[in-house]
Order: sequence, then structure tokens, then C-alpha cells
Amino acid sequence: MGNDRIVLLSKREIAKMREAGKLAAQLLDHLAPMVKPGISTLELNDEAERWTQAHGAISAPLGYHGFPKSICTSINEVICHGIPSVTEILKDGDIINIDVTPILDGYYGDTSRTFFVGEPSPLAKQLVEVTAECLQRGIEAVQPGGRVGDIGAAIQEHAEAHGFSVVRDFVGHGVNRVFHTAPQIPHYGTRGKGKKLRPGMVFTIEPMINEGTWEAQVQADGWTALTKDRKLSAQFEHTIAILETGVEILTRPADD
Ligand code: EYL
Ligand code: CO
Repeated sequence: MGNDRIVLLSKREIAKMREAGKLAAQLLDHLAPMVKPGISTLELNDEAERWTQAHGAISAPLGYHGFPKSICTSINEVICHGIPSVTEILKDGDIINIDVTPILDGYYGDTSRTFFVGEPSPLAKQLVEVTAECLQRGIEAVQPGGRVGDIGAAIQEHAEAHGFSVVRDFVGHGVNRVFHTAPQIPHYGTRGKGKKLRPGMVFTIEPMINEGTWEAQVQADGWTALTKDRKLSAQFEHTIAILETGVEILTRPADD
């Protein structure tokens, strides 16, 4: 980690990543209708684990650096890496990010979405909409021959134009047969700076956008990251591949 090289994937390897990414998107599609007031995050976790196994895949987060569950569930002021729990019950007005990473035939598909539980406040709705747009703008900033900084610049500009802030402590990452590898993809930055974007690169873009301060605090459990001011945070994540012809979203839902 850190000094690892950027791997360029072959067409065949990208085809394997496409299968893993498709499965990851389908898993979120499967969980989406379960996101209702009264359900526990452990129930979402257990259904994700069951569904993943039933599709011949493995949940990457489970046991990763000792992470105890199969998915991350991050509610309201939780930025990321929330741990599913039987005592954590969704309630009307919550926002929840569900982050899944099935491993299919050795290849990882990493994606997350933020869902509304019942009826969101106008502010929560705006934060979630802007965060989804930030991911879209980050993806649109990717082009062969461009730079990693183009992505963060596009995201940061959009978030800050709406008075929101960009989390610095967690970044997108290269992903292939390894969960987290080079390059790191910050969700803030400067156009024209950073590593060159080349065909064959596969990585995530996963902006975490906060209502208030960008600063994060990791809880005593060692995983759960909260906003320092306990205001809301939202996140969307896709795994993308750079092709000679442009960008492919590997974790795009079928109906998008
Ligand atoms: C596990 C390990 C500290 C994930 C991602 C699950 C969490 C906190 C140690 C990054 C890092 C998912 O790329 C990720 N999600 O999109 N750690 C992760 N864990 C974990
Ligand atoms: Co990720």
C-alpha cells in the first residue's frame, strides 16, 4: 500500500471487473426496497451476505483489516464505515449510505449509494442530490490523457458552490483483484495536477460530502467515521474503467 504501482488492466480483466461491478449494482438494487423505517442495519447486512453468497460471490469488507460485517451502513452524521448492528433501527427522515463490495471470480466491484428512509428534510434531500451530482461530475472529468486532479477539482467546485464541504481523510482508490491499490483519488484538488489518467486504469470515485465541516473523527470502535460537528454526510461511489474511447461505469445500475 502507498508505494504500489498503478496496474493497467487488459480487455479481458476489464470484462471480469464488468461482471463484478454489475453484481455490486444489482446487490444495491436488491437492498434498496428494504430501506424502510423499522429495519435494522444488521438485517440489511445479513440479506446482503445471503444474496452475495447465493450469487457465487464473497463480501470483501468482512474481515478486511478486521472489519466485522459484510457491508458498511453509514447513517446521517456517519461519513463512512458504519458497522451494521441489531440495535441500529432506521427511522423516518434518516439518510443511509450502503457500501457493498462483492468479489466475483477474484475481481472486486465497489459501489455505494445514499438512500432516504421515508421522507427526508429539505436539507438532507439537497445534500444527497448534490453528492450524487458530485460523483457524476467527477466521472465526467475523467478522460484518457487527463489527470487525477481533474476529478477532485470538479467534485470540490460543485460541493462548495452549494455551501457543502468535501471529506479529505478518505479517498477513492484503484481496485482490481485487490480491494485498495494505487492510484488514490482525492475528491478535492487542482485541475492538471496528479497522476496521468490512462486506458486500462480502474478505480473508484466515492465522494463524501458534508453539510458542515469536512473534518472527520473515527469512533472508539476503530471504524465508524463521524463528522466532527455531527452534521449530515452523504456519499455515492462507482467503480469506473478508462477505455481508449472514454469512461465506462462498471457499477452502473441497469435502469440508469
Ligand atoms: C473496512 C477497514 C477501517 C472499505 C473501503 C470496508 C473500514 C475502516 C478499516 C475503504 C476502506 C469498506 O473502499 C471502501 N469502500 O468503498 N475500508 C473499508 N472497509 C474498513
Ligand atoms: Co471504495
